[in-house]
Amino acid sequence: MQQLAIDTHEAGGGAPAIVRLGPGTVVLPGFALARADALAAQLGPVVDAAPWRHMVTPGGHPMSVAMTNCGALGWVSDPSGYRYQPADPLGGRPWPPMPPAFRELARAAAEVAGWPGFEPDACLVNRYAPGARLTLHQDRNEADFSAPIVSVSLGVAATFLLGGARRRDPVRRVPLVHGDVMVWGGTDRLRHHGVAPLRTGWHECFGACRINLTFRRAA
Ligand code: MD3
Ligand code: FE
Repeated sequence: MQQLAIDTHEAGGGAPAIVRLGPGTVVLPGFALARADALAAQLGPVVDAAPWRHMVTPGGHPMSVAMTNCGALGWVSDPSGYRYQPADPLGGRPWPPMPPAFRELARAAAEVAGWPGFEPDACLVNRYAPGARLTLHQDRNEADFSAPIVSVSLGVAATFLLGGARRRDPVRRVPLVHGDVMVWGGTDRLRHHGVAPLRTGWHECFGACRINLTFRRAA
């Protein structure tokens, strides 16, 4: 496993602007750093309107990652399956709107990565407490796989697991730190991926947690 680890931050002389992990997968190290405080401030009202919750998998297990959504559509899981829907199942109201700073950052990151004109209609927000993880999976509940997905890492660092088209393909371990943005699409859109259990850590703004904003074109 060691030879498969790639550290996108180890380059001397400052981190590169773009690290390519696959034909359609890039990391933009620190791309969100200058706007991290604005993102954190705009996350507050989102969580006030649509609180963190541990969704239940179709298999009946509560997920270790706490989630919420903003935007026209939100990703939900419950015993009947995974899907996107316009209303928060907790209370039945629409998801809170996607804050402008979220939308603009996602659009700018997609453009730098080669997908100009990205207009996300869903932002899934994941909160990892120590030990929380995301097992290897594919994101395939979106209607149109031609749009990229943009993910923003905030808070405690995590190890992202990047697999291949098949579940049994080798998995690369990619460290993601506060401010990193990942963009993927095209032939990499259906790669398996996950997040290793979050290690104990501390971030001045997010405490012991890691927050991940995942922007998608769901409809
Ligand atoms: C797919 N979230 O919410 S970012 C998810 O860090 C999810 O919270 C993770 O997977 C998180 O569904 C990972 C999403 C991501 C990043 C890179 C990928 C998915 C990817 C590269 C290829 C395929
Ligand atoms: Fe995913």
